[in-house]
Amino acid sequence: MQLDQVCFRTMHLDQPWSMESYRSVGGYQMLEKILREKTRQETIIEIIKNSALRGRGGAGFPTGLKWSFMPRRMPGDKYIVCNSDEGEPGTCKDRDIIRFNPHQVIEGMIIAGYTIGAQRGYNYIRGEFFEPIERFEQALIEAREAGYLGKNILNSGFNFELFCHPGAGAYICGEETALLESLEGKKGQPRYKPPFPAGYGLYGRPTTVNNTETLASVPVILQHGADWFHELGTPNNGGQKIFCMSGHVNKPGNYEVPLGMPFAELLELAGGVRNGNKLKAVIPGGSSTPVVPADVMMQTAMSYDGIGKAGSMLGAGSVIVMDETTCMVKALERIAYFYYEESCGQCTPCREGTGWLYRVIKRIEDGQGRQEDLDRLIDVANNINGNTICALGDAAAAPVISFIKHFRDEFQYHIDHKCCLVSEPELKLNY
Ligand code: L3W
Ligand code: SF4
Repeated sequence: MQLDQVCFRTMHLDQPWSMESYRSVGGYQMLEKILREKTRQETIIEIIKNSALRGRGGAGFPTGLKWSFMPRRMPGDKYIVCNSDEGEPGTCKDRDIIRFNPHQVIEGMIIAGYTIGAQRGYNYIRGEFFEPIERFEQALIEAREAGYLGKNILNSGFNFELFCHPGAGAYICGEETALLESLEGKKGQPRYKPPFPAGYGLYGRPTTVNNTETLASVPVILQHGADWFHELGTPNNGGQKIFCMSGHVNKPGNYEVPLGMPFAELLELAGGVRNGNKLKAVIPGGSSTPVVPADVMMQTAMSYDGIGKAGSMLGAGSVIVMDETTCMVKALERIAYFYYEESCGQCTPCREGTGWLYRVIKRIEDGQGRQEDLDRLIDVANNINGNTICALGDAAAAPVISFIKHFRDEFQYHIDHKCCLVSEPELKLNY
């Protein structure tokens, strides 16, 4: 099986981020061909649809369909925005795509811009990603010098400008409409949807927001064909996907593998569970996605549909591995604190609910839990779910519901015995 065929395809080269390396794998050939042949926009959308490329930022929305939502005949400004505000706990792939293959993101964005009728693009890169931002800025200079950006690109009549925008330092700015607010210079707070960005986006104009990995996949799909890409994965789950393996594995890191690979194989690629310990549970798609117990996970295929069947979501492909030494109460407390900290405070169920969740989990962890606390947590989580402006509310609720569903005994033990079943069964907590 060949790995690294899509976003990491320059990885084996010296200075994989350079224009020279990118060209040596066929980089910018597709852009040149499209502009030379004046390929119809509908043709490109059809290829992307047939490739079964699904959004790599977390929702898995079909990319070709999203592009087709852009109003074709409306005159005036339209935008393509790349979401590189990677902040989901467990996720570290977009950072590495930009660090090691920035030109592929640029080519993907120009092609996307051409296809949806945008003449301007922004890559919103997480502000703390200093090295990736520098690499992207440098690649932009090279692309401009090579004539791929600016007015009348390669004498085609197509104008396109592309900018790098360092993010504002909040997780919520990765939510697409908060990102657009932040790009406009305002406080990053999600907007109500609908209208979706395709109708009302940046500065109120039609906008497509795609994840970094999604846009970087586009030139490869056009180069090798929709069928080639689709067949790398499984039906309805086209391509390879980068999985960010973290937690209790021997070789944590980013692995670009075919969608549909059994989790057991992916775990082996990452060197297996540390110290030969037993696997306890896995969060398969980043902290927003429900936890899956080891026995189910070991039978699961790493695809949108496969992980869906296991009761969770592929999300951004951020696989957090937990071995038998993990205290699930402590793990959930850490996750709950993150959402409590990162809630933008705009809607009551999320602003108040994330605080309730965190405080109740913390008191269980501290050995001060009350008998009614587990039902209270489920009740608060259910009251957040589906009642907020953006998905952060649901993201805070999902781990609570799934951790208690699968590991209720462990939470109950903390409440009954005021100590941890796993790490320190004989030690009272915080006394
Ligand atoms: C036009 C319609 N457009 C949907 C578009 C919509 C968006 C995309 C998906 O959240 C998830 C979240 C996190 N007309 C449309 C339409 N669209 N219907 O399709 O929309 P949606 O609302 O399902 O998802 P979202 O708001 O983009 C993303 C989860 O991902 N997540 C987060 C990961 C975070 C990172 C990171 O830090 N890099 O990846 C992980 O699971 O919880 O559920 O573009 O406009 N009728
Ligand atoms: Fe803000 Fe939370 Fe409401 Fe999203 S769900 S808009 S993060 S308060």
